[in-house]
Amino acid sequence: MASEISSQFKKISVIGLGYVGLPTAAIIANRGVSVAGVDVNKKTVEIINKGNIHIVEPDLDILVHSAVASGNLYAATHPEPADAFIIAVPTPFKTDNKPDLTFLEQASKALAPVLEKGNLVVLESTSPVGTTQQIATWLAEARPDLSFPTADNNNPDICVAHSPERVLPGRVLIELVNNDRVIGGITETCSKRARDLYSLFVNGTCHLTNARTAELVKLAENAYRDTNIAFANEMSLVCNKLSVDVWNMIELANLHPRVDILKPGPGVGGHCIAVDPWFIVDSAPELTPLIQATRRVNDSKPNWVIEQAIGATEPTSAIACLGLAYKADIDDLRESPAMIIVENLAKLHPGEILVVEPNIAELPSSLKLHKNTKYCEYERAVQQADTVIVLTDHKEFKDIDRSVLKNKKIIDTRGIWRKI
Ligand code: SAJ
Repeated sequence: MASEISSQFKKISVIGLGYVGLPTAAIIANRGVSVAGVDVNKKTVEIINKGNIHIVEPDLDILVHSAVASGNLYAATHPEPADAFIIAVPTPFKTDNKPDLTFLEQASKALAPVLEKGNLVVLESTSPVGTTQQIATWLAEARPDLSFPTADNNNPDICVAHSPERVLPGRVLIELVNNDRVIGGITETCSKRARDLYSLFVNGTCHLTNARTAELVKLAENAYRDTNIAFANEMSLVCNKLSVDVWNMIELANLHPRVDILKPGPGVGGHCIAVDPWFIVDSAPELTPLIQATRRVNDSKPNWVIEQAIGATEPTSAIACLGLAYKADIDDLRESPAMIIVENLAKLHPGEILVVEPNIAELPSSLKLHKNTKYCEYERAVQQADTVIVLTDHKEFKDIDRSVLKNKKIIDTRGIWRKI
């Protein structure tokens, strides 16, 4: 069976070599299958072809290096023929919180010319309900010579399915292999072919459904987590007002067998949880008051942190901001509340803002614009600042000589020093 499946997929193309696409490509290549990675960014392609990586993810460097060295993985800027295509490009939202499918449309149009009868196309990007069908429509428009799946055609030339990525940054290589997968084909044949593809490297169970359900499953997972984090964030404001230690309160509440409150923080970041709930709202605005309130609660948390910092600090004093990434031990700055906090603090606070982020080499360009904002080494920032804000719970920040914090104002949004 395994060899039958690998003979179906002699060459696999992964389109979009980011936080999901690159690890997926490297894992498949390390299973001995030839993988062509595609990315529109020339620099990314060059870095990967040298066996290096352009993102931070535990152990990914070793995996990519070995995949490229074995000859099973190479990268290019344009798609070429393959047996299966996995699309893992970003699906951001626009300023009005509406989904932006531009990258998906570009990827579909770029791969359409190289499609051949018998190919499988799988969408992994988190997408609004109906997007997998939209991809099939774009492909069909570009390739009228091929048949695509419809309610009346369960044996099309090209199979199209959705299998949302569900991996947690920081644990991507483990979760890509071990998590269960939800696979929704436009037709049953499409689902089964996609299951064959994932059986090349997934140890978890593949659950088959239709494309629309698979799309909503993924969105619901992230909206559910967003809602639970919003509850924790709201409680952190209540606790502050009532002079209660939120961390201690949560610890004690969680001793109840049916209570599991998540952790408050500076806000919710990342490309997923801060974005995906809007895709549900966009499809059903009148039916989603809870999801919309959740987004407002989490999006307003950075402002609260800024108010605390401004209130605690003399205008001429320095503020140290520890962490820019949206969560611990990664370099991902997308939708990071820490970025919003630093940027707005830089506008409102005349003194120095000393930014510490061990996972990047320099300040991102938007922060460089602020003359009072400096990239700084951890110990020096903490020493020089009067106020220290913990924005990301990176491992580097957890150990600290506690005497250094004496007489400093501390705003520990992650609770890493609460027992000091
Ligand atoms: N956060 C809190 N408190 C918590 C947990 C998280 O404030 O108790 C914050 C984090 O600091 C971060 C944000 O929420 O800013 C999101 O972090 P996360 O670790 O909850 O999730 P992501 O965005 O890194 O990954 C999520 C995961 N989804 C779920 O757990 C339901 C992952 O499995 C998905 O694959 C990923 O989104 C995605 O790509 O959609």
